[in-house]
Amino acid sequence: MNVNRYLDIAPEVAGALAAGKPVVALESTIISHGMPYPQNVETALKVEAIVRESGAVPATIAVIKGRLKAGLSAEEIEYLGKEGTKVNKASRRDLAVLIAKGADGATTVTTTMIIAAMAGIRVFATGGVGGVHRGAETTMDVSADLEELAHTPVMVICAGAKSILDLGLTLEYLETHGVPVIGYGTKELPAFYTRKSGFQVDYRLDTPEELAKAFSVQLELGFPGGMLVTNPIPEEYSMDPDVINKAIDEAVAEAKAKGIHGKETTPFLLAKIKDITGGDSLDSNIQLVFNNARLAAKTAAALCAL
Ligand code: PSU
Ligand code: MN
Repeated sequence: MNVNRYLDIAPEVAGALAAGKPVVALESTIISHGMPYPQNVETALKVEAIVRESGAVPATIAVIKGRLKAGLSAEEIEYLGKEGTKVNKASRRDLAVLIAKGADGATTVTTTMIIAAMAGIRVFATGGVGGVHRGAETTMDVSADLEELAHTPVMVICAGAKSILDLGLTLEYLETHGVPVIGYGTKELPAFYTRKSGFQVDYRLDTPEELAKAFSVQLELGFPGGMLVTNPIPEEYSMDPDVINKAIDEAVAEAKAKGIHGKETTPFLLAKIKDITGGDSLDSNIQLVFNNARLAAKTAAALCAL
């Protein structure tokens, strides 16, 4: 059931979609550019297992040899993890060229949403989304993820946004573009490593069923965009705000001093923060992805039950 000649839907994913069973999309930039090897591969495989245990079929998304893939084999995940940053970080503007060249691409939130929507997958779990960067008033660095949320009908479940971004401006941008920002069990935007940011989200919803209902209404209204669900990191894995914010400030200052820009900025900051915190940030990062995968599977199941 290929809806696009460049798209390969893995048989298990295609079977689940055809039977009206829940499927959760997962991204691959987090594998190739977001975490070091081998934790990236271990995490990606564990996230798939968690999606299964929670009642849905995982579809990790990537571009492999010029094919858009919805659903990867364990070997393909291992390959993307080992190649790491040698794999192109693929945003919307990269897709056509990568396909034409027969190249590989690690999909960001943007391209994972695009390919999920093509395949008919409605729920996507990740760690953090891109946003408006600090200093964007001069650099104009606004992640394409925000545009995609405005245009593509996929629910993205994340742990909020890291303060490598300007959280206030990110929320303003999403408001302008009509993207609902939901707090799962909270009215406060979680800040990825920590449960609090000092910023308020639009709505608080408390169950997977409530999330599913809201998103299904949005789909029925025919609105083109997605929905951003922000799920706070579990208390036991959240970091000390002073420690993490100091690490982030240091990383942002170093990126600026080194003139890092464009698609390199986010991976540079993530790697730096991990180094500065001696790996603690990576442990938190892994746990919050697991937590989001669980919620996404339950929400996808609730959506199928409507
Ligand atoms: N934020 C994270 N971890 C990540 C990313 C963002 O905390 O792995 C990745 C995601 O794939 C996201 C992308 O879509 O970085 C955004 O990149 P940019 O800021 O260049 O748009
Ligand atoms: Mn950018």
